[in-house]
Amino acid sequence: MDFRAAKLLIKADCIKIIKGNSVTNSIEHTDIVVIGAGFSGLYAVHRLRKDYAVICVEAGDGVGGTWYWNRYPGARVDIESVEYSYSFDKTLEQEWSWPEYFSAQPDLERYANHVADRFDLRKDIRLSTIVTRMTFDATIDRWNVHTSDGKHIICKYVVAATGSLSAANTPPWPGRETFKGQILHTTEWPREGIDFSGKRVGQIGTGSTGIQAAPIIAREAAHLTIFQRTPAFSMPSGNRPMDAEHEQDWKANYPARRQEMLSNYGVSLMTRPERSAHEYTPEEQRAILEKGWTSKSAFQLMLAFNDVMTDKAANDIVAEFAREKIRGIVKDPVTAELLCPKTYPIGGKRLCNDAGYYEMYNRDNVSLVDVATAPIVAFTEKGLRTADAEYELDIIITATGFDAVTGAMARIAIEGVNGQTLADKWANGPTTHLGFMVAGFPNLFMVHGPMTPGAQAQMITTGEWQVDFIGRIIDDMEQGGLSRIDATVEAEQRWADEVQSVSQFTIHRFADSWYNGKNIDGKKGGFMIYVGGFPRFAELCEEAIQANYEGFLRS
Ligand code: NA7
Repeated sequence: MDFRAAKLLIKADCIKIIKGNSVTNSIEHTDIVVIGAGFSGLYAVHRLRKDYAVICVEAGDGVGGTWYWNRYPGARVDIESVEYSYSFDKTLEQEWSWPEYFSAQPDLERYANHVADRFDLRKDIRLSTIVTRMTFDATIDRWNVHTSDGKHIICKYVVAATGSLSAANTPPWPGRETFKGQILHTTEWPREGIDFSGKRVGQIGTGSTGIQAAPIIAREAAHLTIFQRTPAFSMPSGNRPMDAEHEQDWKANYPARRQEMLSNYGVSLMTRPERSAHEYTPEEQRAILEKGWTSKSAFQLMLAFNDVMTDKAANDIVAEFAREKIRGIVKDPVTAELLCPKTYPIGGKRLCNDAGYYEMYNRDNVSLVDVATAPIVAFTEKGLRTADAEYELDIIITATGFDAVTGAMARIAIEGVNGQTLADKWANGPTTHLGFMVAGFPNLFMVHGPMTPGAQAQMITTGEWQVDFIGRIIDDMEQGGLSRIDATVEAEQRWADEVQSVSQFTIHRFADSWYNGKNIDGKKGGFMIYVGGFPRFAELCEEAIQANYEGFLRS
């Protein structure tokens, strides 16, 4: 059979969505490939499987995504678990109990496994398998998906639930292979854990991850050296055992609370401020800020006044309060000053939550090294070399974050129409329509893609919303007998303008972070998160669909 005849055969085979998996000539056929079995991927399997055949491909040997990979000591969510949980099944909502207010990684992984079992999702999930390459065949409107186990799957749609914080940012310094000790990245932590006792440990990175891990490692290690490039703002997490009354209150009111979450930032627990910082006397400001600091609600400090994220002067008041707290906790004034962020506004990077991070610097076995002035240049046989010294270490931990938002997609060789690759298309920064689709890559949808609210909203609930939205698009396609949906380049440009323009109203523009790719040397692109708020995002998505799929081409 010649190539053309084979293609026509496949086309005849696939002309209708097949609603069932099949295999021809060792090629598998399915309706939808879901990439990733994190929280969004798991829900995508559940939601889409009702009407379509689905194969989910997951790199890890277990489900849970972020909460599968990030098993470093102290890993914990910074949103209350009563909120940071699925809403799609009312019985699940009532049955599940979280042991703490802010769940630790093992509980979140346990929850993901429970959901996979309870809804029998595993039968459609292929673990320890990586999507290596995808090409779109425009003659039959199908994706060819190639996986690390040598399999070739042909499907109509791909839903990429690849996670916005899943591709590790690995420091590029030379000499890695010469180091006699152990190097670990926090996002690829061994399941069996690490024994730090008697060890000289070096930790690079003081973002959310580094700040959670360090106090626990310091309690076990002989010595912990923290290599800090930029200090972070952090406030006490307020984690505590779950209060039965609090849990019951949530369980009694879930439908209304979930609704409230979607009309907010995916969270409902915070008290929204009504007044500007400038409407208060310094004493009143101080009292409000003290209340925020001790609120036991992760980000309440950022909601002290209604202009913390939009007015630099208001932001400075909060930032100075946080610096005073650091100076009050850390006894050595030189260390305290190094820990005080001064180069960006509070909230410009995501505010960290900690359990004893600043207090940890009062221990004798912890030291802080400033690698902003003398950067790390190499791994050596004995440890790490900076521009002005060598540090002898037994274990090096890189808590250096992620090639965020675009990294996971850019690492798959994805070829759309006319041979264009996604890596080329995004070489100067990501482009999307509403964060879901990329022009020239038809029938490919992303959950929490570039230019969605991402981590600026609560990711499980808003992830469910996005999966439902994608499900609706697919349903409309199938009910209309359609074969292909693509975004237009003009719509991408309009969305880019919207994303950039709203980011100009917030203080995020004054910070280099993973939100704008500036945490990675040489990474191009503007602000990659939509900070106009989840309600507006959802409204604009809805409007596009209601306006006869404005910005999309369907055939
Ligand atoms: P982050 O927040 O990106 O933090 C990474 C940290 O690693 C940060 O302190 C970086 O300093 C530091 N880093 C990165 N590269 C280097 C090099 N080359 N030299 C020295 N230090 C470096 O990642 P996290 O994993 O902590 O948190 C990510 C998100 O997860 C968080 O926002 C929450 O949403 C949950 P920098 O600040 O870039 O100077």
